Amino acid sequence: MNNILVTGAAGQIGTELVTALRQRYGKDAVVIATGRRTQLPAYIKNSGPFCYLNVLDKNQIEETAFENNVDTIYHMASILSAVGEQKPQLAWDINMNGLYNVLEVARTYDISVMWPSSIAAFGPDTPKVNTPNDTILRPTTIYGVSKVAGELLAEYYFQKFGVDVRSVRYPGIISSETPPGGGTTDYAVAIYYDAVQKGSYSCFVREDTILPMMYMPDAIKALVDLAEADNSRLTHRVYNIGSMSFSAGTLAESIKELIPDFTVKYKPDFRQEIADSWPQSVDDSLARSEWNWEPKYDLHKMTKEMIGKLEAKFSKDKDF
Ligand code: AKB
Repeated sequence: MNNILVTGAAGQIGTELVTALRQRYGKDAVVIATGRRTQLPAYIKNSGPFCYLNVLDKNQIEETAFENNVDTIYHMASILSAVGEQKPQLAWDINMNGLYNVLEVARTYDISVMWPSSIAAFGPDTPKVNTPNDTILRPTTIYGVSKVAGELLAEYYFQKFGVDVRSVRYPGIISSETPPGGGTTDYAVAIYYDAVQKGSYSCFVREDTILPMMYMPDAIKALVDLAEADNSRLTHRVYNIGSMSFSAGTLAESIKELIPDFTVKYKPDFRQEIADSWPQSVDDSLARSEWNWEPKYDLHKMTKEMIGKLEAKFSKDKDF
């Protein structure tokens, strides 16, 4: 990997991915791209090559890839599940045409592609516990539909044109750097922010809602490990990756261990139905055996780090 392009660099995963990739491969090796209307933190924008890029404009992707001699694209730009249900046409357009454009440029210039799929590719008919890698994919959200179609498109480009495209099905990702934008699993991030800032949280899913989750350092590690994996060991293009599964209530309890006065109210909204359509845990044995996937964090370790980081972040903000 010599020259990497990251789309969606201002997003929840994008911002931390860029920092990790620049540390690993050198700051000049990673070109980052965001849509024109996105605010990118100055420390990221100024830490290496940067450009504005509309993933719906194939020529722009092509020019950026060509000018920077790009050999790998991490295509992170996406509309998530909750916003997708509010704006299904936009979600389809960005998620499908964005991926199609990236794959077309990859085919033309022999570029490898890393692209995140999601547990949203599963649906209410999928086995809920320890969901297998190869199983029923009949999602009920437009985001999930775009992930299934994207997985098939990626597979097609690999089989037909030999494009080296690889993907992980992300669970909900929890992080303290950049808040997520418009997903169903956002409650698992917002709960930490509100615990630290307000001491209380109003949760938009039921207390007994169990979903698979992952802490950001593991999410980044998964993508980088898969990108660097020996292709001859890979039997799939798309892999389940598991880390931890817990209910909203258990998450609240883990926060209460550190902030004893923390209180939570549960007020489910339209996102409950989306959460109920997803698995509670996934079987990631394929990823473990083919590219040595192994997460480092559990709920307790993550909660301790999240609270420490958010307390530091907000006390720094107060100093200014
Ligand atoms: C979402 O909630 O939409 C995402 C996802 C699970 O892909 N975080």
